[in-house]
Amino acid sequence: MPPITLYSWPTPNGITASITLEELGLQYKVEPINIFTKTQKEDWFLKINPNGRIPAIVDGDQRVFESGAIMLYLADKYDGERKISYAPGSPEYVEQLSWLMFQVGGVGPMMAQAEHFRLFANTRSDYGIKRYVDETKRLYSVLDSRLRESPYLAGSKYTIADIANYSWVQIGPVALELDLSEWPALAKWVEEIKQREAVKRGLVIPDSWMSPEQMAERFKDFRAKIDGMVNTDVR
Ligand SMILES: N[C@@H](CCC(=O)N[C@@H](CS)C(=O)NCC(=O)O)C(=O)O
Repeated sequence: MPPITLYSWPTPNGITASITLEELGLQYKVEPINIFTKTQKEDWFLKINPNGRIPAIVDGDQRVFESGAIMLYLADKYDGERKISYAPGSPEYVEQLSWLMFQVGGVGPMMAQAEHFRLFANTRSDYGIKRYVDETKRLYSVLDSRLRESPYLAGSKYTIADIANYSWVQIGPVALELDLSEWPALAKWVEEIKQREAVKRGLVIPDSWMSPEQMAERFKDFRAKIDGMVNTDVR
């Protein structure tokens, strides 16, 4: 039995962990956590992630939750060859850390709110949509500026900082109708990362969900439902 178990669902946060595991070529077992049936809130899972969200991993006796912590843990423990990370103590390590935190504190939470208001809310708030979609676009511009001066976020090498940000940015066109050609360096970086075999594998772990085409259709329906509602912002 491999020592690592991944508890996940193929969402932007979930795939940060599976892509990292795939890039490192690690053996691991996958436990699908269906977030639509609230498996993530069950008592047994809260012992693994007290926050009741995916992803999480268990490695032997060690639990790790929060996508950023999982990526750093895996890189520290298993990336001795520095395939997808920089060594602690180097200037590039600090860049990698900075762009990783930029995702976990910025791109992830802001895009999640944008998706909430644009796709899943049970009321229509034009204010909420604009606030979080505009913030997402601003963050994309920050990434685009960085990628105009550097091939990858931390420097000359693809790292966990790229995996973290890619996992969210790639869903922007499908979920929020964002046109990546507005950010040419970001679009080029997305296209390049998409071609990586480990990324292709990591995107569909666990494979229990829907195809990208079905998801695009579903999201279109969700947007149409919100568009059909009356704006309920307080004036
Ligand atoms: N800060 C957490 C966020 C995790 C998160 O929000 N995961 C979502 C899926 S992308 C989830 O589990 N949602 C189900 C829920 O909120 O109950 C991380 O980076 O791991």
